[in-house]
Amino acid sequence: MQKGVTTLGRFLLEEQRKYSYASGEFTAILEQIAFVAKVIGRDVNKAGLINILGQTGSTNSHGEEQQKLDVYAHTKVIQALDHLGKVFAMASEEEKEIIHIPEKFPKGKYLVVFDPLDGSSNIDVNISIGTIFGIFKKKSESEAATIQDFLQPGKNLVASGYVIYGSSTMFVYTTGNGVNGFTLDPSIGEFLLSHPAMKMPEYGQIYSANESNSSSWKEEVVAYIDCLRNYPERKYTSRYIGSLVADFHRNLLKGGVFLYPEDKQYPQGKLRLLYEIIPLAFIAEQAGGSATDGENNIMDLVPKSLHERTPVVIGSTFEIALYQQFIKEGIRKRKKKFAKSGKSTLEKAIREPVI
Ligand code: P6P
Repeated sequence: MQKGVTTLGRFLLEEQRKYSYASGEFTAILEQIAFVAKVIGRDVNKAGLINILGQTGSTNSHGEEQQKLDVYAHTKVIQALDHLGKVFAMASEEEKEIIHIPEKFPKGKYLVVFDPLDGSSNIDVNISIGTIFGIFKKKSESEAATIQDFLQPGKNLVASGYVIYGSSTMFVYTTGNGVNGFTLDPSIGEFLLSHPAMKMPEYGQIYSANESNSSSWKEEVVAYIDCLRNYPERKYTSRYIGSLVADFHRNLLKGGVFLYPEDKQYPQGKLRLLYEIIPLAFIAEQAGGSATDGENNIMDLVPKSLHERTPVVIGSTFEIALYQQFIKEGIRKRKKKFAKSGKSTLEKAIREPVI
């Protein structure tokens, strides 16, 4: 379909027609998420002019300061979906418990998990932020959703995506048939197809990590970053915005790797498995990349709680495979291997990838 003139609505309809099994129910959900993205984007873009900057003075269920825009976006997403009759229940970073559909509205068969405004600490300094969402089918036959409904692996996702509020507002999603990106044309208020069939390059030249945490990373992770910095074939550069959606989106387009491994402050990793990493892992895989927690494929992980944190390494296949090699091989084994082969220095041993 043609770039620049295909609206998201038309694209969703034509995608739905391709798959006879597509009920169109989650198409309605995707359309509503795109609608609320326009509302959030409108207010993010003028946040400096209306009183929704700064903190609410309250904290969310994780004890994190809630930004006014966080709570605003959270409320808007719920209002956009709760009356549709397509959603069974929701889970949000901003709400400790499951969000049930009010009695007055019909329930549907889909579960929506979302981070309404990721990277919110960047709002006041005008750095790109984003909304992340995932859609599952409900599992239980019970009248009311339970936590068990939400504790599903990424491979069960029927759709996932994100909105990035940056130099332009983009809606990027997958339903398991590739990844497509739409850019908002504010003059007509429509998301238009701008990035059809997005593919993550097999390798990149960018690594994204908060290196101020490196003193408490495993030595294999330090060695991995050092290897990328000194990679013989190409020079990697560091790009880290501190806004997951923005860092992920850049690496999706240009290739490379984003990592937030476990560290002293976050021994389980900082980022949320259910509504941040699993939806992005689905996008990464559908675009030809992959995502791991260091040991396992993210798409195989079953969350143990709504707000479980996870270490994450997500991006191009080469950089992920290299990471897994460092973790699997371990530095000790690598030292031994190079010691036997008489390599000159340990530095070379650590840096020289065996891939
Ligand atoms: P740090 C933003 O607060 C966020 O949740 C992600 O968007 C981002 O990738 C990460 O945390 C940044 O964390 O510890 O580097 O500031």
